[in-house]
This record gives sequence, structure tokens and C-alpha cells, in this order.
Amino acid sequence: MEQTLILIKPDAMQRGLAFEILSRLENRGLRLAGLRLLQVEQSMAEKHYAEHEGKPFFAGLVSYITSSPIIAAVFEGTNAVSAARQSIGSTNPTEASPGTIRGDFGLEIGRNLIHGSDSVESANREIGIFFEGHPVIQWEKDTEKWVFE
Ligand code: D4T
Repeated sequence: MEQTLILIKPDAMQRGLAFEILSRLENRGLRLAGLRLLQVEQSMAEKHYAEHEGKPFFAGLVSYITSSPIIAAVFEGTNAVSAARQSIGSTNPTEASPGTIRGDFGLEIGRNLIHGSDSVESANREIGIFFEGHPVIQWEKDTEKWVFE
């Protein structure tokens, strides 16, 4: 099964939206395979956002993701990466469709509530960053025959 890495960012944590957002992904049918509450350190943030180093918003991105504890989660399922990105909506919340997480809860790109991996390769890399030394559980739910063909 494909895996994706989800981060519930500090604004969602501060606003008490963490489990509302996780529920949306769980309700979609994705299977929770890993879950951590953690404080992101500077070095971890820089590693995660390495592709954006040198861009004008990089410093703000790092200070935002390190500003409060976050939740890191691994979700699995058919096309988990694209399914999660679809439920999350466009990077800029005012361009995200209503019904998506960012479209329903966000207004600004620097407070966009949630991260979802953009490819299977990114998911593997990011799971390695956020779940190093922590288990990702292999399991199946009895109801999954009603979600996965
Ligand atoms: P993340 O990585 O947070 O899920 O966002 P996306 O995958 O949807 O978008 P991204 O990698 O292009 O951007 C990462 C992160 O940077 C912030 N950002 C981005 C910003 O503050 N200003 C900008 O101009 C851009 C392009 C928002 C998300």
C-alpha cells in the first residue's frame, strides 16, 4: 500500500483543529500507520524543507514549523499521496477548493495548517525524517474490503 507523510502544523495545533483534520483523512478511508506528537527542531525543519533553502519564505517556514509541537502521521492506502493532497487542497488556502482542509480552515499560505507529501519518493524521505527510530505499524482493518477493491 502507498504511504504518505502528513504533518499537522503549529497553526492547526494552536487552533485545536488537529483531530478534525486527521479525521478527514481517516474518514476518506486512509489507514493510520504511524502517529507522533513532536517538537520540530531547527535541524529537522531545515532537512524537511531543504528544497526551499534560499527562497525568500524559507526562514519564515522554518520558524513557523518549529513554533509549536506538531503531529506527524503516516497514512496508507490506494494512491495515498494524491488522495491526501486532494483532500488537503492547494498550497495557498484562498486558492484551495471549498471542502478541502485548506479551503475550509485557512486563509494564508504561511498558515496552511497541514503538509502532505507530494510524491512517493518524498513520502519515503519524509517518513525517514519524522519517524526515524519510531515504529510505523503494518496492520489491516476488517472494514477495508469496503474501501479497497
Ligand atoms: P507543504 O510542503 O507545506 O505541504 O506545502 P505544499 O507542498 O502544498 O507546497 P510547497 O512545497 O510548494 O511549499 C512548502 C511550504 O512553503 C510555504 N510557502 C510556499 C510560502 O510560505 N510561500 C510561498 O510562496 C510558497 C510557494 C507553504 C508551504
